[in-house]
Amino acid sequence: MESSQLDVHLQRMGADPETVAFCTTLAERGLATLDLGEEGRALCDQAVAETDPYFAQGHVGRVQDAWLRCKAVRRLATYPKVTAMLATAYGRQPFAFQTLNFQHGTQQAVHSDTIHFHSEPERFMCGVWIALEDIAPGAGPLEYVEGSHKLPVLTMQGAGVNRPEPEPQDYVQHYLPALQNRLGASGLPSATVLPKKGQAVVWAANLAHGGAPITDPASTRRSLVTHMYFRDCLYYTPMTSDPGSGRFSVRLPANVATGGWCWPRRYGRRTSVPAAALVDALKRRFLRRPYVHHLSA
Ligand SMILES: O=C(O)CCC(=O)C(=O)O
Repeated sequence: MESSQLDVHLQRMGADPETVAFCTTLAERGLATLDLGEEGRALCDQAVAETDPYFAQGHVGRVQDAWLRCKAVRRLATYPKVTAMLATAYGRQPFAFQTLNFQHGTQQAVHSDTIHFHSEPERFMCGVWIALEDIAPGAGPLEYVEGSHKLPVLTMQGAGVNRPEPEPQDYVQHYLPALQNRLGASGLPSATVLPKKGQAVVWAANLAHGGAPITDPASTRRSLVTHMYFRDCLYYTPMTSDPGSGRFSVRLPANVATGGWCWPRRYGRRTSVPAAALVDALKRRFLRRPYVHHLSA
């Protein structure tokens, strides 16, 4: 997707003008928007109706993996137009492995998903952010740093964390400031996106993005984020890995389309996964329980 061969690839695939525009924008800016049409908008309304009961519990920040119970969330996460575009853009078959539903802006610090989920070969991951309602400027819209996906991937080790098993607090103390320094030095411009209901915003794995401040406290910002991987890769959690020395916390990601999982592969062969990852995947598959993250008081 980010290769200089993109034009040739798109021509060879016989891509239509919408696909060419989507793939080119994603490659150049690191973020591109797609309209999911009337069917998509109807699914957005259904997804809100299905997930509102989770938020009604009060003080809920996000609902992780609502797709396990909510049909419309699952259908949006596996929306054929999105998967077809991504398959063309990346030249590999994408699969959704995680969903996050939000009712309000997240005000999340700017980060790249390559610190949370990554792959080998690198960058075969992306985020798909679907507006479940029209997004207003005061609602804490999605913000991003245009072109930052082209910067080198920042790892924990690159952020100066030298312990073999980085701790979660290293993210706040080292990773986030190091990324800010790098982005500041790059001079790349920040922007926000204000999608309408039923528009999907796709970001490349290494694009720096976060949630802008909420300036209208009464606003909602209903959205669905789907994290996608691509077939035939090794999937790992970078925060607890050291890719430079070949040490990976290997993941066994869910496959939202099948309800099962997608086994990691390296050099064309299945790799082993840690027992804990297999146990988690089995629990997810058989208990089918979304995870509700409560906001701290
Ligand atoms: O929705 C947002 O404000 C940010 C979401 C995000 O950063 C993510 O899911 O990776």
